[in-house]
Amino acid sequence: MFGGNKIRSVVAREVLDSRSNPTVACRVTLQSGATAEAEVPSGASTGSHEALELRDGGKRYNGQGVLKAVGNVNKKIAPLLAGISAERQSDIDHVMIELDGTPNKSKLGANAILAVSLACAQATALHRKLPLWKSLRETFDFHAHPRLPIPTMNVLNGGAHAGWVMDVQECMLVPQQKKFSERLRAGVETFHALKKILKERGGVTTVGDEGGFAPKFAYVEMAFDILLEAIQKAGYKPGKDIALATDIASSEFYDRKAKLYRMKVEGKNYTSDQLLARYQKWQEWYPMESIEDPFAEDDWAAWKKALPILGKKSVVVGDDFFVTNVKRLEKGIREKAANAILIKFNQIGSLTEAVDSINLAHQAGWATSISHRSGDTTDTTISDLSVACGSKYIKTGSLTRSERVEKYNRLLAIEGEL
Ligand code: 2PG
Ligand code: MG
Repeated sequence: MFGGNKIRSVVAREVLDSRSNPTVACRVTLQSGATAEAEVPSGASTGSHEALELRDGGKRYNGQGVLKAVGNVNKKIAPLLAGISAERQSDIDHVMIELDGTPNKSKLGANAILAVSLACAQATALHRKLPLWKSLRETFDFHAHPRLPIPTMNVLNGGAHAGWVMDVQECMLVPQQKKFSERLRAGVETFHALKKILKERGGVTTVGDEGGFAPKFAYVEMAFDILLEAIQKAGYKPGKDIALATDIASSEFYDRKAKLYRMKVEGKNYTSDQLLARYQKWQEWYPMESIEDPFAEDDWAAWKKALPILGKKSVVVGDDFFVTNVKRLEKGIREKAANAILIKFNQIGSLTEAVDSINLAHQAGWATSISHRSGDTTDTTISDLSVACGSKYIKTGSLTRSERVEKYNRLLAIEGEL
């Protein structure tokens, strides 16, 4: 019955991401003629436990080229996969994992493996004549009901994504409306209100890597205050209609040796206890739905101490902390270090492994947020994956820049199909 689902060819090539760094695109064609191409995203504030993104080094593209990864797909992976059913996603991913043979995919490159993994999933959906989210449900046998996620919209960019105009990396809107399309509208209207406020104050309305505004804020609280103002100006109630979220990305300013968090813009150093006290203040002052990476990726003691305190009011999300890695997540669950995980499939390097993390998190009663990377493409797989697995959240940046907006538009399309 599935005669035509066998892989005929796997061809990778080098394309550009939204920051104009090279990335891997891969086209998988089946014997049925179904053919699909996937593109791999790339982070800037990367966790040190992430799988390896293979770059060429040397002069070309300032060392950022991915021709080695492309070559690994075309010369090493493609011959192994020819003739295998593309529907056997887990087998395909494990063939590549074994061929690589390293714990962090450093031989073939996580970017090489992931490109093939995603393209197989997309070609399978075409072969099955199903939208990707439905096909993913079939492939991975997800048990949770499919649902449209709550977007956490990064409308004020800081940290490594915006030349350190502010100490934290992301200040986000979290619309609470019932329907996804209404959440999107509320976020967009607030985004435009925010632009007006910034303009009136002579502030900067240029944007950072994820399409959010990037004015200078001497204190992080100024960013949250202006978001509350924008929410009200757009006619919504802070908290009830739109909550806030933040990604501290604290590994970026943690001094391991001194065990201090050194905030660059504020010019102040914090112990983890002092930082925790500051987060508690934010929870008093703002409707803070979630806090991501409040502490550094290996500061386990701080995470464990904070969860019973911060977890009362906010979702505590591990990104660089877990790097979508089942082993780190297992430890996090065992040690009660967080209650949510950000899922980025290029942190681990294959769709199957990302789904393993999603399933484990959901079994533990944790929330998941399926996430883009700061360097992204118009590939919208994360939108489909978020619906397929019933993720509570999706994180895909601001409301400008096509590579961000495409993901929201894809969710609008899925809303029409559900
Ligand atoms: C993050 C991400 C995405 P990057 O830290 O959550 O917003 O950034 O892709 O640079 O790791
Ligand atoms: Mg993060």
